Amino acid sequence: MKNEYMLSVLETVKKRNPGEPEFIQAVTEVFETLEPVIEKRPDLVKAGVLERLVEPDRQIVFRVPWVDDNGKVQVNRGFRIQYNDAIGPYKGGIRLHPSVYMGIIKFLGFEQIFKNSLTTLPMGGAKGGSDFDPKGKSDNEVMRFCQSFMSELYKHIGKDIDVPAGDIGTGAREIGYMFGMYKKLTGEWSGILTGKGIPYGGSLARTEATGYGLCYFTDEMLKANGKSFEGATVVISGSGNVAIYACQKATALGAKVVAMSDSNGYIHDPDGIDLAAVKQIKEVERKRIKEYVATHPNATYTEGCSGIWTIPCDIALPCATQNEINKESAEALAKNGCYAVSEGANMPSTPEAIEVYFANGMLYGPAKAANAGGVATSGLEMSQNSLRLSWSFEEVDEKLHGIMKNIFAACDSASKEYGMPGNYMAGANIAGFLKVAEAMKAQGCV
Ligand code: NDP
Ligand code: 2IT
Repeated sequence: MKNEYMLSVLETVKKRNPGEPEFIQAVTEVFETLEPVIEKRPDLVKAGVLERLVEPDRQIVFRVPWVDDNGKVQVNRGFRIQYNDAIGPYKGGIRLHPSVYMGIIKFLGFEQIFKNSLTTLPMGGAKGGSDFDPKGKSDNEVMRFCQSFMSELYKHIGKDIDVPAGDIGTGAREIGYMFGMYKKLTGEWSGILTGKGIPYGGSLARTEATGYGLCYFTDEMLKANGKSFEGATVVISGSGNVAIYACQKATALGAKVVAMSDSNGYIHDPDGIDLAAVKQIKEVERKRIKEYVATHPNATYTEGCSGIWTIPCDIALPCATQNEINKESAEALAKNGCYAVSEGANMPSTPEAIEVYFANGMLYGPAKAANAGGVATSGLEMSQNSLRLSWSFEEVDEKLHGIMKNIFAACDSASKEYGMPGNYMAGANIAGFLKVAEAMKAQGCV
């Protein structure tokens, strides 16, 4: 990046946010691809759009005390960052993982602004979470944590203000407990969370949406470049919500998924992953992925996460967490003939890994476009709640499919318009940015 103005804004971001490398990484990537836009648009410079965009509207940090099963009080830290509401109410997930701190929530909230813009639905960007670890906790402990978390968060959210949802560690169970507490505190039934259970206002296909959407986006990207899922070998990291439904849809589109993982290690099943077994282990029993090999003698389990990228594949779908593919892993993928990486997780590739993809002519589906199907379907859940009706699985899935096709088309056409054809990362950042920037400019200096 050579633009002096952009370099100076980035310098300020670095100074103001020390010790938050993930946030700096996310802003740097976006800025690098926006250079041709900013050079053409002095009006956006004058309106201070970039300076305003990098500074969240507000950051809420709070204490979350709860009582464990031994009667001992535990204290976690809760976060909600309401980043930008230029195009709609704040919207974004809640991450429950011990690694959570301000820098993680801030990078996720920043990414969410552009992702939500790409969906074409009216949603601003936000993210929340806590350093609470649901792993190994009883249902009652999880419930007490969620109730305590909501007893503060409820003051800041609302169906036309801010609508949280799931992310790592926050699934249907956690959303249910949080929703119940909101209702008790306010005495109001309101669609203030998405990813709700089907009996109480959830949308059919929301559970499947991120993984399905990832495959719909990837399918478009492959087809535009003369490739397809049909007969392809696929490696998927993670075995959570996104990974499981990516595996299901990739398989339905004719691919063979041969590996999945969790934070301890990965399984390689050359016969193709038996997804029912993975679902039983991860969703029902809440156990470790290594259990899989006990019932699948042809499969192997390897401790550690990064080795999964050394398994030869045509398509890699990282669906676990940020920075899970570094330069070395990207080089292993390229060397083994992988021709496409498409991101279910948020920011799973380091900047050096992305350079390797481009240097090797690999197709790259960036997270904020490729995994936007989850939040898009959250938007559809909000619509259904407002309309006081519910659409069938097929109706929601069809709308999701259409949205993902449009997102690919928007990334493709922005990449071409700004002279970087095939660079869908640039296309996603530019297309996502322009809508938010126009809205911010139109609304004046607020
Ligand atoms: P889940 O909690 O359901 O699953 C997360 C999976 O990733 C688990 O297999 C987990 O392993 C693994 N994982 C989590 N943290 C780490 C880590 N630090 N190192 C290695 N593995 C890890 O979360 P989701 O499937 O919902 O989310 C996965 C990714 O997708 C995240 O990046 C999330 O932000 C993104 N995403 C999610 C959306 C959604 O709708 N849920 C929408 C868009 C993006 P283990 O079980 O051992 O913890
Ligand atoms: O990263 C994401 O887009 C999500 N975790 C889903 C957010 C949402 O509001 O559905």
